[in-house]
Amino acid sequence: MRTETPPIIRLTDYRVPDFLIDHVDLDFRLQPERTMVTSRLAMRRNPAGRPDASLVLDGDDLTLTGLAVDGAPVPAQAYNATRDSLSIDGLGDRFTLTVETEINPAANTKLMGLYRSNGVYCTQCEADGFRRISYFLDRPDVMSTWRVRMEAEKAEAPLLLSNGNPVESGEITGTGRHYAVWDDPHKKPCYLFALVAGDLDAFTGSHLTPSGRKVTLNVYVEKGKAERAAYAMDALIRSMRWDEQAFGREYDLDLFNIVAVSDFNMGAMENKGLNIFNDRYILASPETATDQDYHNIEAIVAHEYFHNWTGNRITCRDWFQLCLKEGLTVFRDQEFSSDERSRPVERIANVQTLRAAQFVEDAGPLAHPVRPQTYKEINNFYTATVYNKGSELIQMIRLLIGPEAFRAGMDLYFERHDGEAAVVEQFIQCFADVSGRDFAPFMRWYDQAGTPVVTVTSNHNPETGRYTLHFRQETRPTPGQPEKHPQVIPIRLGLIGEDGTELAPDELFVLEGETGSRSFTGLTQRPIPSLFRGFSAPVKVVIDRKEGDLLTLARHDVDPFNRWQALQDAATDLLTRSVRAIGEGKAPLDSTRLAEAVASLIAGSQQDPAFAALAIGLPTEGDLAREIATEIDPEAIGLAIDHLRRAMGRLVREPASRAYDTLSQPVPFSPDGTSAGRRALRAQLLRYIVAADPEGGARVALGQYEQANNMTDRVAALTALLPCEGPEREAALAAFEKAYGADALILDMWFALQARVPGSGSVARVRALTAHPKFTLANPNRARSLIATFANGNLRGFHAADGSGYQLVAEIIDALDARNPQIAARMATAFRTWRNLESGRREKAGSVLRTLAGKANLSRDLGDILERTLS
Ligand code: B3K
Ligand code: ZN
Repeated sequence: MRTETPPIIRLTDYRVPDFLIDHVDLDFRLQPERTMVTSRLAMRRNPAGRPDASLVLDGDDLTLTGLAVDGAPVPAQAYNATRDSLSIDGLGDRFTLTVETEINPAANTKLMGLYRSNGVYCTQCEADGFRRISYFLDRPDVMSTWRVRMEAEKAEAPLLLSNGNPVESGEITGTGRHYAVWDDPHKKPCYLFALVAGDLDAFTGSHLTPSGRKVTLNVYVEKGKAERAAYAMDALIRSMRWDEQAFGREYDLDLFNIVAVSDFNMGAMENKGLNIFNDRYILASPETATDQDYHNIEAIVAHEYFHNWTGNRITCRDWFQLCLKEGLTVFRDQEFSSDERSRPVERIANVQTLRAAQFVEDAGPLAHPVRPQTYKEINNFYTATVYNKGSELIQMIRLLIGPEAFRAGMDLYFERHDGEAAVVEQFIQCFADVSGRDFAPFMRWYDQAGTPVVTVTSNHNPETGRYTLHFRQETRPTPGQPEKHPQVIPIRLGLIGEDGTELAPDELFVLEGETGSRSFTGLTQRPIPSLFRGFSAPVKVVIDRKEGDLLTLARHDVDPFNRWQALQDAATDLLTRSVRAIGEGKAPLDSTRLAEAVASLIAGSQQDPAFAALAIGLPTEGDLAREIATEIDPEAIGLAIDHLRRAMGRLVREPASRAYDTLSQPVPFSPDGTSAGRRALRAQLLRYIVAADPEGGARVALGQYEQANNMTDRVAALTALLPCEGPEREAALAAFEKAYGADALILDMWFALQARVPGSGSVARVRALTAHPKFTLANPNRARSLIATFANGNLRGFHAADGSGYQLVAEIIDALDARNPQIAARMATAFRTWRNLESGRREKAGSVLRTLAGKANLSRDLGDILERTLS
């Protein structure tokens, strides 16, 4: 284990800052290996702070080269500088502090602070990267106005950008260098600071806000790739318009810049007026990006733009409040996508993600509340719980008080807290004030981890016509929270008759205590309950149901989400019983009735292809593992799914082929949701066709690959080929690499496809690919495309019975940790379910984890994840 244990930061220890920084003046002399940073801070004591406190500034790996107070050098005995902090005594009430540091962007492999990506200087400061640039009060409740001057070699970096507005620029005569000055009038914490310097091309646009502000928009990308930024620009303009209409929020500067870089730790960053993106979430063309890429670009461009109000203008008081900006902004981007595309399809996809990522997190050793109470490394808390469950909480608030009151509450929040660093309580208070509802019990959703399980039973008396639904909720203990209390659970429900008629209209029932019930009268026909419509609460539902009832709901429920859910439940039930049967050496179960339902869906699929694509999709290996929850045998799960897909493929073959052929008429590519839905449906059909007849199906898939006029159809063809062992698959993968391997983002897709190849050879395949000349740990996208895809998306491979998958992933994590701890820590979360595996794999995973945790010089990021995973 590591020698020094990092301190635990607690929400209850929050103290207002002792000093404030009213204004920041930064000066950068940019050089790849030696960048000089001068920071002039207009500071004063916080009247609410401790009156005689010394000033303690945060640093991380810094070298101090100069220090002055009000222009006079600080005597050595009055300050103490280490690489990680700078403390100064004897300061007055108001002063200007000048701090000089020297940093090395070229050597910054953590990609936090100021670094170089493909020759471009760029920054990433959230959560605590600014302290790698200069000593500072690196906390979100210290908000200042900023002026930034930077100079660089003109030939290398003709473009110089920072937050806010450009105010001055010029040459530094005789040096080949030039400079620019930027001014940001909006107060912001240092995590929103950004700087970019490089040689990039721009795709330019503009937007006129309702109040008449003309905003210039730029998306900067690598040279020669400007046309691939057109869709991002389109998404940005649509986002701006949507926020004006849906939330009454306008942009507040005359310039909005987006820069895409190739080395980036996450998706993107909402720096004020200068969003920086992973180029995977900007660059798109029909030839180079899939529909999923287009969707991600639209959602992430919107998400970062929406942060301008929910995150930047109103920020977080401390990092425990992260969901205040992230959960809310995810909610906003999901709403945007729902309005731009199909609402039910978006809802289903979001719930799939929530269950795959957040439910799993909530059920394991890394479970934490949406608002955590403690942390050791904040960067490990940018999680599905904070983001996606955080968004679900907002969705429940809207459901509880209705859309009008919700909008009024948001308006009040913007009015009350604009320009502030807020806490969750202040946000919730706005909804309490506009609705009169007591939100005190609801706050438990923020503070209690774990997914509630709602068990539903019912009785029906056909003579009296009385029907009662009984609900009981329970949340299992999670780390540090042995005792759980009931949550406020909004349940949207309705009743359907066996003949498909609607017996009771849609309503909202709120379960407030541990148990609750809802009675109906006048029901002589046996009702089938449709519960948690639209996934009205982030809970698991336990209810005993017959396949026939599920198939009735799948056909007749008025709620599209529940129509989808009913089929998934029927398939999941069949599969879990098959897994059990396989474990007992018996044959998997018969799937004829399910196949009939799917066949009729396929036959009618032309009406709403995007929905049909989701509805006919089988649960994933991960879905089943989550459902089975303990003593998981990934091999049996894989076998059961393979069997079901094959059996169903044979049963639905005819309608599937017919629908596939209809969808194969060549049409010009358009990235909109409806067109994407047709491609998604065709992809699902192809998988059934291949499962039914691997040889003939492989020919169909190869045909699709060759005739495709877009990347989505091409990747879908390869995906369908992945289960087909044999020369066709290898030839197609090789052809893909040859045709597109020169493009980094497409090569990432190639690595990710290979990482998903099922079967016993998959560990060896992935290991061999780590030696591919273009595989590198220096680029997060590349490392993720092969290793994270393998660990999270190839259940049988990662969990190979001999432990070789664990071994391989652990080796990579170890190597990554020395270079980029954030990425290493994120990758290690793939092990979070290890205790739920059957004993053989559990032992192997445990031993690999313990060995990794025992290494010297583990980063705080990885150490924290491993410690919690093993505890
Ligand atoms: N706020 C950033 C995430 C920062 C992650 C720091 N480890 C992107 C986003 O959520 O919009
Ligand atoms: Zn965000």
